[in-house]
Amino acid sequence: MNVSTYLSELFAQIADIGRDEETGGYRRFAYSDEDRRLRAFFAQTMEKLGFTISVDAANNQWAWWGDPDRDPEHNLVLGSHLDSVPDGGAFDGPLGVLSAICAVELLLGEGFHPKGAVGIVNFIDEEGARFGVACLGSRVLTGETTFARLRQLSDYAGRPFVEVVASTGVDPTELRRDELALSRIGRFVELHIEQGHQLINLDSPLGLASFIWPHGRWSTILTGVPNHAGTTPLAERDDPVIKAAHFVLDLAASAEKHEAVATCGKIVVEPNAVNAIASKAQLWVDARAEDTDTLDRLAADIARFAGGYGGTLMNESLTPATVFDRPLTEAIVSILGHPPVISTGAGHDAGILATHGIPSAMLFVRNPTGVSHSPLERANMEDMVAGVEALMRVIQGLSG
Ligand code: HGY
Ligand code: MN
Ligand code: MN
Repeated sequence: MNVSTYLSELFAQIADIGRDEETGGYRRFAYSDEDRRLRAFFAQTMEKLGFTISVDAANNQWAWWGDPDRDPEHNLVLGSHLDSVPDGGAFDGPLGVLSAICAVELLLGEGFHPKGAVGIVNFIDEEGARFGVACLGSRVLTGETTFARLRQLSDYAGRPFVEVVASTGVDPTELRRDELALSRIGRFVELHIEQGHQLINLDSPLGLASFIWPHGRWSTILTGVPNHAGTTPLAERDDPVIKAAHFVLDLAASAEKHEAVATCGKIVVEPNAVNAIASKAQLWVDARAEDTDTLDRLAADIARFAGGYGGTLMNESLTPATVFDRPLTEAIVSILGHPPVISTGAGHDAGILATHGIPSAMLFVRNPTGVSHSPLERANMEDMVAGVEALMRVIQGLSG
């Protein structure tokens, strides 16, 4: 079977899971029914192909070809995640998992014998769309996030993390760093849709990641006095939504000043009534910069703005600047004939593993719209085929 047919078939098998008919985007949140179906797809597909399936202590799914404990240094892991942001695209995450399945299966079908074991991982909750912390699967796997933090989390409906997880049959108190699973990842290569225009501008279907910008998530609650929308004169109002509006404008101006990016993509207003001045507005901020000092200065500005409107800025997660493994990246650059090497403002599980000393690299596939975290995210079949073929060469080059 050729690459495009195989990849299309894999995408077709998950195309309906979590798809919103109206927007065409995906809602695939961790520990949801959609997530259960995606995990079942992954396990069944890999089992049928003869892989051994396991789930680590952080609830990430692994599929291994060969014995992962025989010569772990030579193991090569590929994969990404299957969850999405609200109304996310079809490719952020799934492209990495499905391209890996395609590449490994085609190579094995050709009689290729890898030196070490080859693994494919499906990381749980990469987007943090449900509980607010991105890359939760890799953060728990590496021990960066422990149960002490997990037990504080709740989802968008206010349901505690522990309750949601327990309802899926997983004991949340057992979620922890997994030494054995970590010891098996000799090297990790994550293929991902590009989330910007760099490869379009460079006229290249593929690129490699050099580093990830440091980034973080914060939240603040701005309060006011709830009152009648018709009878309260403007001068007598204490309206938290007006404060929120000023806060968002301050945020944008500060990001521009620092040549960074800051986003307020989530605001919850209470009680959320058309004809009542709100009692409070909670705002979440995602901020990213090319270097740590700039991000620190931006975060200090944001805390000051929040304070000016009576709020306290609370940090929800912080991811340091991540430089991908140079020798691994250079090896892949030479295997692939020197594709461009680009930095990214997007976070990834590969970045979390790299921070914890696991040789990791990333391969990007051009995105013709340059848009991501949106139903407008796209990938051309020709470029996706180039991605799978590149992964095949990477597997042969690193594990042959
Ligand atoms: O938010 C991010 O950067 C990533 O796509 N999870
Ligand atoms: Mn994403
Ligand atoms: Mn992703």
